[in-house]
Amino acid sequence: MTYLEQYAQYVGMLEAELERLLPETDAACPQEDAIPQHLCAAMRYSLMAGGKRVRPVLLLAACQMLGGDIEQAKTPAAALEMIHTYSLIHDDLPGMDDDDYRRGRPTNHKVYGVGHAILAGDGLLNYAYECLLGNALRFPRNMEGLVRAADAIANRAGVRGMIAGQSLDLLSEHMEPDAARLLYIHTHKTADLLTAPLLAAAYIAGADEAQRDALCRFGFCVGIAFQIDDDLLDVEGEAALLGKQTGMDAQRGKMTWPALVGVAAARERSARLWDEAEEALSIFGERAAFLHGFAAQMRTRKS
Ligand code: GRG
Repeated sequence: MTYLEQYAQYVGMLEAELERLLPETDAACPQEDAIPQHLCAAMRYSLMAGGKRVRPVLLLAACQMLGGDIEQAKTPAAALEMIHTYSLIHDDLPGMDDDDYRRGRPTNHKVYGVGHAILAGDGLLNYAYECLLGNALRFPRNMEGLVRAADAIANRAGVRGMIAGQSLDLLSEHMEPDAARLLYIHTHKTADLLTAPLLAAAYIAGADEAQRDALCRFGFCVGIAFQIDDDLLDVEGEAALLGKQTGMDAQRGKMTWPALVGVAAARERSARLWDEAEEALSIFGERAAFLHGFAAQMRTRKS
């Protein structure tokens, strides 16, 4: 199977799991234990709008590479995509970045209104944890591994992780770029949600400490490179390919890597990090072929 076929297979697994966990609610037949139809539609609008599905793909691929049970990994992969999608919905709100387009469509609040966009994000976040806990109960023989995986996801998505990064990102608008502050923002806003799937996979599969550390190093380098590339795409990318407007960082006075060191140095830094990410995989040998393919593919991404 080629890398792209394998990627598509993981995305297929994820999307089937999302459909299983969050099916459309039938308005004609509301039930006491069902999610209200309008809320469910708002959650599904952003969740089922495509996107690269990078985080769940990393979780499924790392779990398989480590010889873990992929059945146990499907719900954590879906939960992580729910958390990522909630963060995008909230990031697009008027009180934050106030964006009109995401994943090639009008943003959630443009379609459902601000109130329901907030609720759709809250709903996805809360439901993700409901799914993670339910999954740990569903596989009692690996309860500890699954709870540790859920803990790793909660921790990296939380107030010392992605939310902390987002807070500093907002507070740093229109400030003079500063390398230490920028690294903190990138580490937490972006890299934490890329190490989360790798660490979660390591816990599900019962990997040892050296394997966990190598995966964390890979995730960190991928995360920082991914964010630098995102900043570069905002300067040089094509809105049609990205599915969102470009040039917004400069307009909002965001602290970014190109603003700190210039476009050419940012490009160089990203290339070095992609190389470092691949070096971190050496302990896995040929088993890491998919993750090498991932790095090779992502470093040239246009969307
Ligand atoms: C609101 C708590 C809270 C956090 C928001 C995700 C985020 C943090 C902000 C969005 C803006 C941004 C550039 C974040 C950095 C992470 C990032 C590059 C997100 C976009 O992820 P992709 O490219 O998106 O994987 P798709 O749509 O492909 O899933």
